[in-house]
Amino acid sequence: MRMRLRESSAFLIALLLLIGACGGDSADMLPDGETDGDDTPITVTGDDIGAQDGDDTPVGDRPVADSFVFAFMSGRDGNSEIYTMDADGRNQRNVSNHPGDDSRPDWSPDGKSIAFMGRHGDAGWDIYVMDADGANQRNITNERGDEEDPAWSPDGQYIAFVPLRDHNQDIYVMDPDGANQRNLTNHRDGDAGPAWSPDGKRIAFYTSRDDDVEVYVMEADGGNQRNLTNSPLLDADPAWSPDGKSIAFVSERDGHSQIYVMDTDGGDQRNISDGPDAAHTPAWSPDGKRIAFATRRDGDQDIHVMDADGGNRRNISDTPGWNFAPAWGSIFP
Ligand SMILES: [Ca+2]
Ligand SMILES: [Ca+2]
Ligand SMILES: [Ca+2]
Ligand SMILES: [Ca+2]
Repeated sequence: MRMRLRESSAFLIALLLLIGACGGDSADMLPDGETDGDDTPITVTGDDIGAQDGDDTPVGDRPVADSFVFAFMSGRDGNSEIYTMDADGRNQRNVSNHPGDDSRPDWSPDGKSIAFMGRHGDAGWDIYVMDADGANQRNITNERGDEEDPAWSPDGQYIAFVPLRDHNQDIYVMDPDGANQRNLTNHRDGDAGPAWSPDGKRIAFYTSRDDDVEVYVMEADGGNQRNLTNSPLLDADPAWSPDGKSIAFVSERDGHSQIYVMDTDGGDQRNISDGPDAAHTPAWSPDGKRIAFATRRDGDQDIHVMDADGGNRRNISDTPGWNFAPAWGSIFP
C-alpha cells in the first residue's frame, strides 16, 4: 500500500507526543499530523527547479571554529522554545522566547543566526530566522499552510525546507530571506527532513515513496534521487558527517527508534546507539568526533552526546522538561 509521509510520520509524531506526555508537556507543541488522503501531485514550472551555485571552497580552507554550541527545542517553559547551550550543557537559555510553538533549529554556517520553524500566528508553521541570541526574529515564509524542517546550506546561501502544499510535502530551497523558492523533489509522495552534504552538492532526506519510510539522497538541484536505506520499517532524519563520508539517521528496524550510521552510498548500515530507549534526531559535531541525539534514557527526554562510534555517552542538557532536536553550531574566533 502506498503511504503518504504524513501518515507514516504520524508514528514519529506519536512517539514525540508520548515523549511530551512523559515530560508532562502539552501535545500541541508539535507539528500537526496531516491525514488528508488526497495524493494529487503538485504542478511546478521548469523555472521552479533551478540548479544551485555551490560554494567551491574546500572544507579544509574554511575558518576553523573556536568552540561549539547547541541549539535545541525544549518544553520546560510550557510551550516549545528554541534554547541554546554550550557544548558541555552550561549556559542554557531560551532564545526564541515566544508563547507560540518553536521547533527544529538549525545554525547558519557562520554561527551568527538560527533558522527554526515557528507557529506564532494563523499562518500555520513558518520558517523564521533570528540572531543567535534571539534578537531580530523574522518570518521568512509567512504564508498559509505549514513550512517545516529548515536546513541551512554549508555556504550559507540557501535554506532548504519542507512546505506542505496541495496535500504534498516536498523539499524546497529558498534564499535566507525567503525569496526564490523552488521545488527540488517534485514527487507525489511525502518528502521531508533535508540534510546537506558538507560540500553542498547533495541533499539527503526521507520519503514515503517506497511504501515505508526510507532515507534518500539527491543532487542539490533535485537530480538523481535514490534510495539509500532500502530497509523495512521507518528510516528517517538523516544527518551528514562533516567529512562527507557518512550519514547518521534513525531507524526502527530493531523494534524502536535507534541511531544508525551508514556510508553515503547506503553501505555498512549499523546501529550505534544500541540501547533500550528510543533515540531520535542525530546531529554530528562540526569536528565529526561526536553525535548528539535526543533520548529518554534517564527517564526524562534530554540531549545526549556520544562518540561517533557510539561510545562514551553522556547527558548534556540534563534538565527537567523535555529537550529535543539538537543542532550543533560553530563559534568562530
Ligand atoms: Ca515558544
Ligand atoms: Ca505557514
Ligand atoms: Ca513530495
Ligand atoms: Ca525503511
